[in-house]
Amino acid sequence: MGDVFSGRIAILGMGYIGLPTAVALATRGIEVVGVDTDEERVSAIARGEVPFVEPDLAIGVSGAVAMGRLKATTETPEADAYIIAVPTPFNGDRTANLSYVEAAAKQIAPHLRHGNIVVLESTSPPGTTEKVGRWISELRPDLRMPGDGETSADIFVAHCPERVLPGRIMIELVTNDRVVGGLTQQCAERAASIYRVFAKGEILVTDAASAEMAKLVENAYRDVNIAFANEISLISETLHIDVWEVIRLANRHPRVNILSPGPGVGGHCIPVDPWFIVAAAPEQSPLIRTARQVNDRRPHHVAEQVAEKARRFRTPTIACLGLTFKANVDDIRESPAIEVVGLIAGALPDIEILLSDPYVDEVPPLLSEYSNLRMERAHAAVDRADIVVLLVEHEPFKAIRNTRLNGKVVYDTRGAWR
Ligand code: SAJ
Repeated sequence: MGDVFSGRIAILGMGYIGLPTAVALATRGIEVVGVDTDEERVSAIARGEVPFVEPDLAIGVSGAVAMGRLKATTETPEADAYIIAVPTPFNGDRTANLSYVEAAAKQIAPHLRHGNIVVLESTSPPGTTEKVGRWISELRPDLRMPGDGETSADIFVAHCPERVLPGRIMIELVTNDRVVGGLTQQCAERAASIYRVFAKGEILVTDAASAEMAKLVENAYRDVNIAFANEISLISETLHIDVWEVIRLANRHPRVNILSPGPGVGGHCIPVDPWFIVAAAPEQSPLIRTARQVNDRRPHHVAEQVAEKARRFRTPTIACLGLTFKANVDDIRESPAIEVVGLIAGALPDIEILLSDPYVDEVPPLLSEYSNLRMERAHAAVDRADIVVLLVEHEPFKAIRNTRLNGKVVYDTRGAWR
């Protein structure tokens, strides 16, 4: 067991990763300052409120704020360690957009003092942690940077990719193993001391590029495996075989674990991160690229299937259940369900489409151009519909009784009603 950090930590980015990490540290006695450019978000956190739904997070935030351990601000403060947890979306050409990371590094730079630690948690292409070091060094030529000759550096820079699963963040933050890759061994060791504060999993110390790549590979692995399931689904449909039965049986083999087909792969990580690998080594990544294409094609396939079912009726009513990117979360970013609804609404403009999601109150802005969409409670939507499409297997939807679905055309894209 190595050193355990004590001191003050500033976390830049109070999103799905930054805020839970702030709570994990603050509730274990660390003084944490959460920094975000969004003033509304900052004032919500300062009041002890959570700007998004994540189990057990709300109680953690209100407790940490009440104890005086967690503060929120729009200004980067002085601290002993800085964690960067800002988004890394992709550009139009599917390369990583590092502007938020760069802005964070440049905000931190003026405050750095001898002995400070800077950790990049944002998912990033290989080489980004080094860039963070360079951006800092450009603004602070007075600091001795890690790897600059034999003498000990003034600051320590490392990458510790987040790995938590939305919906289980507060649990996985503590239980998952962490990979900490430093610009030097000493950087990794110093950064590891932060995670020892709350992580019960193992802390695996490595170099920065390996840590960056390991994170991307984890998500690409999942994407490729979901693509495999989606391809098996397509094949089974063509051959008139029940894909769920095939997967259930195949998964009884001791070394087979096929994931679930669905309407596509959403969220802010898995549809994005594999492209960082493809961009870094395009010639060497045909499988990863194809998996992305297979998964990106899913919403179109599901929408085409719905349109085909709709042709059996004159003017059917369609109920689409679920809008978020996956079950039991309120996150609609990169949601394949929303893409499916948009495609159906565009293809069938004269047909009424009822939408229902326990986590979404209004028709999402991405769908505002369609006038044939209306939010409805799940039971009412199902009762009025001729065609029921299950897009997200939220618990309340799973509980819908078979008798309620009797006599309707049911398209269960998640295999939840089997
Ligand atoms: N999905 C399927 N079939 C499955 C599993 C998932 O269609 O069998 C779909 C989901 O519905 C969703 C998408 O894939 O649309 C992604 O969901 P997910 O639950 O697989 O993953 P995320 O995006 O919530 O979180 C992932 C996790 N990565 C891995 O499991 C390797 C998480 O640990 C990462 O921290 C997170 O990405 C991230 O932030 O990178």
